[in-house]
Amino acid sequence: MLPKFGMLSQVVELIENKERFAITTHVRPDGDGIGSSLGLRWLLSSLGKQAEVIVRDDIPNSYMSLPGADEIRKIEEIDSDYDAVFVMECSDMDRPGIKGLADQHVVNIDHHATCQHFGDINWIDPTASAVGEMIYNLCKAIGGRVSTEIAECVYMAIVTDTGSFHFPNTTVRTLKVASELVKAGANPSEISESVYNSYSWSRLALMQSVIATMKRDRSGRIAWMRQTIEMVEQAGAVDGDNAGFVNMPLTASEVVASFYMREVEDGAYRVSLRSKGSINVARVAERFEGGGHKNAAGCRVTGDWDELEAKIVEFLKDEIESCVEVEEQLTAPELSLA
Ligand SMILES: [Mn+2]
Repeated sequence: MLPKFGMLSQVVELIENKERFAITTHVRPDGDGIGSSLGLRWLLSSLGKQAEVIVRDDIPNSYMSLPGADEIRKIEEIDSDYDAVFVMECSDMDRPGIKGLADQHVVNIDHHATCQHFGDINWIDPTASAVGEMIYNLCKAIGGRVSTEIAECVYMAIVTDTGSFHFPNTTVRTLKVASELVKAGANPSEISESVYNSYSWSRLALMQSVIATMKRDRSGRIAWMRQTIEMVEQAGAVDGDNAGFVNMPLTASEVVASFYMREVEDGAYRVSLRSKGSINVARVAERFEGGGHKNAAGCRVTGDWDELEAKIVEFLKDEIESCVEVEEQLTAPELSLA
């Protein structure tokens, strides 16, 4: 039986036997999507292969400093002949938002265990902190040299996906890889500076009005914020300016779940949910036909804003209470021993 994960050898074989490659990632690309795509591009070109990165959306400013970022081609439909297309960090074939992808020889590379096996080759490694870490492993497996360009791109992928090495996905191996990347020429302070101190003023202006809407429930454990269309217009904000806003309430120690409602049109909202520890917000999103992971989920809702907010708070309360019950059951034997 084929192993479910770890089809690295198939990827190596494909690269060795083919010449023309494209690399893509999801819409609204993040540091891991861009960093791992560009890292792979540099690896492929160092092996004498033709490779280009193609994406549907604009590249956020923070990643434009990466080597090769200015050569990324923005497209909506496959318009060239490739031997294979690498799809980085995508849960399914629709995530890149590029037409014609399904007709290509697709190599699916991801580190989420929930990823669908939509590719002709699927290399899924849930033990990797970022797809970037997988690209480092690929580089080693194929006998490539970790150039400064590869190091910078892959370091960016890892630093953003681990939240600067403070998320639980940071492992001994992550730090070991990071140190190898620094040895190969990645500059940690410069890369962090370009991610965290390069926001646009419009992002701060939007943040200012969004934070003003922040509320919490009586328990203080659930917090939420709103974003209206008017706020976006007044701030002159663009797509991506609100990235990570949903996490802000969670920086308060007592807050264990947060959500962020963005008005997309009159009476219709996108909801992002986040939580700490064992609290499963995906279950709440599913109640509105959305989905996601335990600590990060989303859904789309329509109706009266105040009523919807109250409903989501109720569902989150149920979820938190059921988690507390489970925790009490789990810790009960220990307590009885004491
Ligand atoms: Mn990732």
